[in-house]
Amino acid sequence: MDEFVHSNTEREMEVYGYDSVVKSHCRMCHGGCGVLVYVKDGKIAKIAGDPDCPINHGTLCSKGIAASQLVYHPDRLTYPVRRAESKGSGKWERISWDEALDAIAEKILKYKESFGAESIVMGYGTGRENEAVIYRFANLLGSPNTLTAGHFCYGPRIATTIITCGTNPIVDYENNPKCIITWGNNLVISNPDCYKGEPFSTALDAGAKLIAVDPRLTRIAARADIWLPLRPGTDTALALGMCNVIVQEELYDKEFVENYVHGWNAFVRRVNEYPLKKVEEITWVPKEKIQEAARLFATTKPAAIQWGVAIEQQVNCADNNRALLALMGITGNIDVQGGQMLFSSPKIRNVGQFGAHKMLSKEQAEKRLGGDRFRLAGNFAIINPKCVWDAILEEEPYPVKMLFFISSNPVLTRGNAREVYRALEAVEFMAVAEFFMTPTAELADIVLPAATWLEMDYIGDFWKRHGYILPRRKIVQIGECRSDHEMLNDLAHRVGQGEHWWDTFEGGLDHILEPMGITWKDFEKMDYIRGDVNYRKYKEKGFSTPTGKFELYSTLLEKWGYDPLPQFREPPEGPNSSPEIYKKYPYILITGRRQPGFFHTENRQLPWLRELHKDPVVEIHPETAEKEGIGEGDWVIIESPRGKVRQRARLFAGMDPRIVSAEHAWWFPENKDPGHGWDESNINILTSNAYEDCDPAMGATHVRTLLCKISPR
Ligand SMILES: Nc1nc2c(c(=O)[nH]1)N[C@H]1C(S)=C(S)[C@@H](COP(=O)(O)OP(=O)(O)OC[C@H]3O[C@@H](n4cnc5c(=O)[nH]c(N)nc54)[C@H](O)[C@@H]3O)O[C@H]1N2
Ligand SMILES: Nc1nc2c(c(=O)[nH]1)N[C@H]1C(S)=C(S)[C@@H](COP(=O)(O)OP(=O)(O)OC[C@H]3O[C@@H](n4cnc5c(=O)[nH]c(N)nc54)[C@H](O)[C@@H]3O)O[C@H]1N2
Ligand code: SF4
Ligand SMILES: [Mo]
Repeated sequence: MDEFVHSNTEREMEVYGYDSVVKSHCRMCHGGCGVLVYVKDGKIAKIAGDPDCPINHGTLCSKGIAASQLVYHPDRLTYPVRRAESKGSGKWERISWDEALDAIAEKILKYKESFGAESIVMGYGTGRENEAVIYRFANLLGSPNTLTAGHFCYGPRIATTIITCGTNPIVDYENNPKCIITWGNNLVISNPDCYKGEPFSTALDAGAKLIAVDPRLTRIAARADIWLPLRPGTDTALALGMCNVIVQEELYDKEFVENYVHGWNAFVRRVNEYPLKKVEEITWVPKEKIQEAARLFATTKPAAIQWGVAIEQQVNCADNNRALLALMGITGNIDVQGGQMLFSSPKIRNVGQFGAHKMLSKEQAEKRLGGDRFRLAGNFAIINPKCVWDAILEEEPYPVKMLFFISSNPVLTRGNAREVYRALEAVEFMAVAEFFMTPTAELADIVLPAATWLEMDYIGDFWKRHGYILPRRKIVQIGECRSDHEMLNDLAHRVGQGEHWWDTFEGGLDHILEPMGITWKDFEKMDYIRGDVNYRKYKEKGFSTPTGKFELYSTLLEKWGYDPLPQFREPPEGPNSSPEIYKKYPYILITGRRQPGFFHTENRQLPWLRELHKDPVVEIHPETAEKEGIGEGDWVIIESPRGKVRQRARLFAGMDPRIVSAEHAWWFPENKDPGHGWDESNINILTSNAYEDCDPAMGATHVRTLLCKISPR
């Protein structure tokens, strides 16, 4: 196979006349896939999968293949710009990098002096492999406020797994789990975090049993042995119901429970509060099916749960995760081959160490926005976005004067978008680092041109928990674009942090690798490095938690004033919790199902990808569509108590007729007004960000479980 592939690469070079081929590491999503980048006349001519990469084994998705259309897109910002007229006017003037960074540094120093470093909020969105530098910059500045998507994405997985068992358990696909549950996750499309759909599909081909927990009949659900189409937002009840079966029928791993678990008796009392009849009423899933799934999962070894973001964007965010961890733990699947592994990273400086969290003083950390209210999040340096908007608009509990967004488009991606927009309009100074003039960038004072993954050297997958790191290599330079790492390295020197940074960011890469005794120059010649793989490490070392055990009963949640055991809460808006609203808004709206070619708000400019999916699409059950007078392809008004937008109907029978499923993150780069149509189809105009509707520990916004009505346009 390898020989065939390699001779193929040589043949391609010869036939198409490519000048060279460079191995690198894609990051059109959370990244991970090894690529071969073919170069001709100094330009990227083609991107293909690297068959030798252990993450993707030569496969690529449409985004990876289309990456050269991002690099060379004519609308890309290729030099820094400063606002020339009023905010949002769309009028910009070109400035130099020195002018831009000097101006940003001047504002940072001024606000720090007058209002404290906490008045400056750094921001990013999903993981784009710049989080370590952004946190480093903020922590050294003394600002406890870095705004991420961490309140409702991935941050909850990190926080809840660390407090329960010390780190995030990763499915060991390489060693063929015999049973897999996909829970609110559609990884064959989303390829999120540490996971690519390819090894999952390979494990299924090898005969793994599959249980899918998803309100929609996805491709995965269609392939499953058991599909549990639950009412959105009722995951904790379903998981505790499954635990109930496993406890009652004594299907749990007795040796693990006796020796390595904290809080068993209290946990049993809690799951006894979730008999299947009650769980069926809550979840809409027949109790026989719940029983069947629990038995299959508990009796097939090794088994693993592939979990996703849907369970985190709910009021039950932390408890959903904790209930699923309980399922992994009591069935004895933690840290076993083919189960749920606690992988070790190579011995490098990790994101937490590089991020310099220890350099933030206790006094400043205590000022973290929302830290008192959302205490699980606060302890993991994560803040809830509304806290930032309130600090701008109301100056509560203190004023925020400056925002610096590096890879985020919050106008589209955070709950209650109209409030986000107001806050971004109102903030005194905003800098943005971007590829394009997005609706968010259009509200900035200065916009910096960012480099894509093909324009930088970096240590790919550095933040992940699967134990691999892989070199990403700079292949081209576009205009004056610079990587986020380099721009922050330069800015740091201008605000008095110079001693903690380097002449160029290559010094930062060396710093990350230093504990391994290698430099970037050594690493860039390698294919990858993997940490040591050892199973059942807890037998010798216990778990890295306060009790040294797997904490079904969380001593830290208890200390922070929360229920130490998972419990189900009704979604804040729903048939049971708000019957009055339900009368006017009779459908449960879920938002954000991933589309193959887009990454949140990205890629709508790329012809190959937009061609596959031109318009925002709302899925409606055919019976519901008929009742509402809506036909296939019609534009539909979707309305919640907070506002309305339009998307195009696709009739979809693979879900309960009471559910409507809309896409998120839509804007229209082809619309040349400065707003780029941000409020036409932006589903976050409908979502709520009220504090009382968020997960009480994590501050997660419930963008998956709201009510709506629909009508033809
Ligand atoms: N209703 C609803 N809302 C959601 C979700 C949902 O399911 N439903 N999902 C949520 C989730 S899980 C997440 S993680 C968030 C994501 O939220 P965001 O991360 O804010 O997502 P994007 O809108 O893609 O913002 C990324 C922007 O950064 C730019 N960019 C990309 N890479 C780089 C880079 O390397 N450097 C720089 N400087 N810029 C870069 C892109 O051009 C893009 O404009 O959205 C959330 N919003
Ligand atoms: N192509 C592409 N890939 C992406 C992204 C992207 O925008 N585009 N975004 C990236 C990011 S930041 C993230 S976080 C991941 C997310 O990746 P996934 O976790 O796979 O997210 P989704 O596709 O949004 O949702 C997964 C499934 O959850 C189901 N679901 C909805 N509500 C509920 C519920 O209440 N309970 C349960 N059990 N299921 C529910 C949906 O029907 C959907 O099929 O994807 C990443 N990968
Ligand atoms: S799954 Fe992600 S890393 Fe892999 S090719 Fe697609 S965009 Fe690139
Ligand atoms: Mo995410």
